[in-house]
Amino acid sequence: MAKTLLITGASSGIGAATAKAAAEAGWNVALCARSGDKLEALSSDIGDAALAITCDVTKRSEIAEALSKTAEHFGGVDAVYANAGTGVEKPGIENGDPDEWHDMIHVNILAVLYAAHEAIPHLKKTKGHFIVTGSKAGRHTFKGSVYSATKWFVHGFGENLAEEMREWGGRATVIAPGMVDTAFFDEPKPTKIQPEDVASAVVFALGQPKTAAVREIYIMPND
Ligand code: NJP
Repeated sequence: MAKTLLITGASSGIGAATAKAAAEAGWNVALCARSGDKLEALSSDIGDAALAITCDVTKRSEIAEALSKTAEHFGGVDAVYANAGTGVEKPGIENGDPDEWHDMIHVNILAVLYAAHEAIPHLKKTKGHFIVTGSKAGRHTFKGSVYSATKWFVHGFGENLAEEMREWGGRATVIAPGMVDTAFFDEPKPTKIQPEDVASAVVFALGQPKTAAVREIYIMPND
């Protein structure tokens, strides 16, 4: 029977590319984001292996419901990819906007915690896998970047979660890309990773035997 992956931030960029790649690799995919129309379009492209679920990840009850719907529809949840993330318009700490930080921290930190907390009961049943999108910015210093600090959290959290999940045979992976060619950064850059490159890293991590836990994948542009 096909395994099932729930993806947050599946309406565009890395999440949408991962949905396609995982479905091609034989996974069922539950697609979560706020833009229901985009999810429906992607779901009909993929076919019966996809389920679109409109969900705001900052609302704990919505991510819990998305997991339950996924388990009911496909018969279980084998993996969750907490990929939804956001940035801020105003850079820097001195000149940054605390309201923007609040919203970003809600998506990049609290919603990742909610997703893991709500996913664990499902993943325990399948000895499953939790994957989260970190960043190059979560491994290196970026002057004054609060976004980067949220991704430092994700990397620390991912390691701690991996140790907790290991106790019952589960695994956790942090995907750490450099600049990716999505709507996230609209400024032109000479080199960017393609969202499909990140998707293939996720599928690689998911495909490893249970005896191996890929804890982190760090991807940089190379053209
Ligand atoms: O960007 P984008 P990426 N509830 O803007 C969703 C990280 N990253 O694919 O709700 C639910 O195409 C939003 O959906 P919608 C980055 O930090 C990127 O590049 O419909 N979903 C959309 O599907 C992030 O963690 C780069 O608006 C919510 C998705 O998030 C991840 O990659 C480099 C939501 C964003 O897709 C995916 O970003 C790097 C909410 N409240 C890390 N808020 C890069 N692009 O260069 C947002 O190192 N979403």
